[in-house]
Amino acid sequence: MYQIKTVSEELVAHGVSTCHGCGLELVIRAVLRELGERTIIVIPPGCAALFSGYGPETALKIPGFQGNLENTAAYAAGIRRGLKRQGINDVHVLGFAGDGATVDIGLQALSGAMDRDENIIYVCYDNEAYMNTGIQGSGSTPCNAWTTTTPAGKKGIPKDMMLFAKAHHIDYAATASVGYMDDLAQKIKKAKQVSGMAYLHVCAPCPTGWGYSPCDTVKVAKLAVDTGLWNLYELEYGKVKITKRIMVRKPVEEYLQMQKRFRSLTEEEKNILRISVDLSTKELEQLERMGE
Ligand SMILES: Cc1ncc(C[n+]2csc(CCOP(=O)(O)OP(=O)(O)O)c2C)c(N)n1
Ligand code: SF4
Ligand SMILES: [Mg+2]
Repeated sequence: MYQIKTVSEELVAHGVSTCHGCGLELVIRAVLRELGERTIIVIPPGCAALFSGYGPETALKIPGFQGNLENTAAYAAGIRRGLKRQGINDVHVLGFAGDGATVDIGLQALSGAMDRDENIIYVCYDNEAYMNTGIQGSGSTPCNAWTTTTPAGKKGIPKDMMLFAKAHHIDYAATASVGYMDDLAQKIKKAKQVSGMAYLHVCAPCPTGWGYSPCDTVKVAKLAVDTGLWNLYELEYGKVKITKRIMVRKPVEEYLQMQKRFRSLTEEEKNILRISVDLSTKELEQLERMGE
């Protein structure tokens, strides 16, 4: 069962200036709880930089480094190599980056680290836009969602980072969500055991950018999974394993209607979404059955 630690045991201080109901805050707390204090974190610019802090001030009780938007994975790999050189092998090196820093601007560094199978854990907290700079659309923004750079709705389908990870043949990749914290904790535990690179892509709802009430973050995250819009699964040595099977999917409307960013969707666009959820879920189940 998912354990909440006391304030003094937490590796993230309280009173951080994220917005109320920030999903990313739940992710960083959960990840560091599992990894423990023998961890070095690399955080690029973005909302997560609120944790690494300004100048001498930080909200983290572990060593950390704030890099650039382009190269979280490269910095993390460099730290791992520096530790190895000093004979230090009991420290986790964590890259912790947003979707913009991962699926767009830092993609090349991520690809390089995956290709070299660097012994790092990379967590992408996906709030589906460049939130920190004013809700600009990213390669992870859902089709037809409003952002300030997609006022009429984002065109095109988001990048599939699990396929990207699979194409690099890394030992372990998984999706996760703040709606299912036990599942997230299990996946961090597995990522800790991997001798090469581990990649986690975590749904981290953002009340400010998505336009829902801050008290509904976990509800929204759960609905993304329960409607089939966010599948929870792993790729262990490339093989699919679904970790949360949804027997009866909830209607996608339940998810859409909670968020202002989807309010201009037409009936036809909702229909296309329903069909694409059906197809992607079936495809995933088929891959699992085939042992791929
Ligand atoms: C190369 C580069 N382009 C743009 C920026 C400006 N910038 C700083 S934070 C940020 C948003 C990052 O978005 P994301 O990684 O999704 O994190 P979030 O803010 O959503 O937490 C941007 C565009 C930058 N620092 N570097
Ligand atoms: S804008 Fe979104 S991701 Fe950023 S701190 Fe606020 S709620 Fe969190
Ligand atoms: Mg983002």
